[in-house]
Amino acid sequence: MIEEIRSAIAAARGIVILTGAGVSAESGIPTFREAGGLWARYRPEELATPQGFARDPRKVWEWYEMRRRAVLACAPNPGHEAVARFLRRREDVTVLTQNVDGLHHRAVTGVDEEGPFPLDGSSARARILELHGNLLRSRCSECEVAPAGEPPDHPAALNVDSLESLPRCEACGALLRPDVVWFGEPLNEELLDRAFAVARAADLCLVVGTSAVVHPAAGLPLATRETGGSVCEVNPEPTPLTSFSTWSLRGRSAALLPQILGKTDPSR
Ligand code: BV8
Ligand code: ZN
Repeated sequence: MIEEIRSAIAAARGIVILTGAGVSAESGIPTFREAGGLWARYRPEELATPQGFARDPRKVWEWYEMRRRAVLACAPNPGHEAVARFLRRREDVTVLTQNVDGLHHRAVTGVDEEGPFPLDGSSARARILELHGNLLRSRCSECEVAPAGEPPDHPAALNVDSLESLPRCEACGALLRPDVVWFGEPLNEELLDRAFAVARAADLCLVVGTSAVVHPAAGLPLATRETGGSVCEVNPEPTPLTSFSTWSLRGRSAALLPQILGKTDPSR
């Protein structure tokens, strides 16, 4: 099956790669829905919703600050690196990630140049769409202004011990919040339109490491199918997308992505 998928990748014009928490699992970041995953220990409606934040902003910030430190202590894994190299090799590839850990960006910055025509990192980074935002960034909970000068990928450690110590907006004084999309909140419209446009135009959608239960992201592979494209799933488990997939590879992304995305011959 691997060779079939590699041929389909070589023949495809326009590829989207939809990724979920499973891609970051092998970097040590717990997934959401598996036993012992993030949601097992916390209730999403308590923490990943505007109501949860309004009810107890300190508790929500405690959870996100813990996740920020965990993400910053992690490194991209071979699955992220295979995607990063592929992005840098082909301009017709777009990553649509549900992950908020920023590891795809870090992998693009981290991989070495690959001949013969390596694309520069900025073009590759511009083709990573973070559909649910990035937990390393903050924004104002009222006026949406991002804090001035906050380094996008190395936020300073926050003191989350009391309501008074939580970060506030310099422009309006309201609480800052993590720059992620919570349940019940709409995704950025322009980003979502762009994601569905590239998914519709793609010949192939790779769906990697997602349980495909969160919408509207889970609808993206169907957009590729509906316009005549193929879907290839990479996941140790079946998902609601398995029956729509042309290929469904059972296995871990860190092992399988280098095999299906790796360079074929030196000229490519
Ligand atoms: C919206 C940011 C409307 C926060 C996240 C009923 C039906 C359909 C939809 C809904 C419904 N009820 C409510 C909704 C809408 C809701 C939704 O989809 N709910 C689901 C749970 C039913 N969606 C929303 O609320 C969205 N907004 O609809 O707005 C609207 C419109 C206008 C005006 C107002 C409102 C917003 C959704 C975004 C939520 N934010 N994250 C944060 O992270 O803190 S979602 C969160 O879940 C993460 O982003 C995560 O990525 C995402 C999806 O989870 P997965 O990535 O798939 O992770 P999971 O653990 O589930 O699965 C891991 C998979 O990896 C598994 O399959 C496993 O087998 C596999 N795996 C494990 N190890 C590996 C592996 N694979 C490969 N290799 C490995 N080694
Ligand atoms: Zn503000």
